[in-house]
Amino acid sequence: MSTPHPHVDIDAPVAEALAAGRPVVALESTILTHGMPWPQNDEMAASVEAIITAEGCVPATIAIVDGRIRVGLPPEERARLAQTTDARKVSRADLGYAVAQGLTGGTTVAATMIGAALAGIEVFATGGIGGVHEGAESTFDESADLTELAQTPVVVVSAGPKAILDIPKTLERLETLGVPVVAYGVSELPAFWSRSSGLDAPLSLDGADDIARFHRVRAELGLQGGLLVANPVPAEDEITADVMAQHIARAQADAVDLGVTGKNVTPYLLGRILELTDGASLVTNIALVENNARIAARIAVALAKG
Ligand code: PSU
Ligand code: MN
Repeated sequence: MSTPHPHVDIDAPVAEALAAGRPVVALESTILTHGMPWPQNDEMAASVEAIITAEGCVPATIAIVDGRIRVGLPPEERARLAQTTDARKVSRADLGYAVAQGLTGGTTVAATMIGAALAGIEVFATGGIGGVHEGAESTFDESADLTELAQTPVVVVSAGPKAILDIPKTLERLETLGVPVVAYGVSELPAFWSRSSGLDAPLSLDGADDIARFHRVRAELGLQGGLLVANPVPAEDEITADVMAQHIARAQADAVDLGVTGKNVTPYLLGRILELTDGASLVTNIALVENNARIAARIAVALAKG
């Protein structure tokens, strides 16, 4: 274990890879603590780490354990976190509090980007980022993932904004914040469980080398922040947008009826959609994270080649 920063512990395989300039891919942990049920959450994490390893990279799951920012979690610790029922959901606003109070929590996309940047990791694979929620014009509910992408220099590989969000508003906000959104191998922006959002992606690239070069050029130009890659779920695993639309509408109505607000919104909607689809949304969610891990690893390899 190496400690490059007073609050950060880097697991030995990750530290060795970083010191040698070998590729590392960061992974988030809110998806474990709040995004998927046990035991599928930890099975997903194991399979995603195996995919990253098979591509020649070292996986680094990031989480907060007893107030330490951990970069790379050994399997036993990862499994323990995945079973914890009282872990917090830690985003930028909660990170310092969780460290100061010695708490344990899953890191969101935003907090995982911060941990990755502290450790010197440039590529991160997730499922879907948070964004502008439906009804944000009255609730102001916009994920801190968006402002993090604007300031922290990490390539985030997702399957697009989660379809539970207001995707057009999310794209507008990302543009305002100067965050490039790059569809991978397609021209349409994917929408998490579905390949189709009905919206053109702002940018499109076909290969990991092109994404790596784009990231390098942005840094050379002094442009702050990250880059969002939107990688469509494989066709054989998708749930089409028309099928998802009815479940999403129902889940959103239920959230309003129950008065779910703030950071509980995303976990509630994901859990309710899992019930409404009889578990099919979880199968798709796992497939898309695996698919994103593979592309993230290839981008990390391309960046390590220089
Ligand atoms: N993607 C998933 N499942 C998840 C999330 C993303 O497939 O659980 C999590 C991520 O950690 C993301 C968070 O950062 O949901 C967004 O929450 P909020 O909208 O409260 O910022
Ligand atoms: Mn929110």
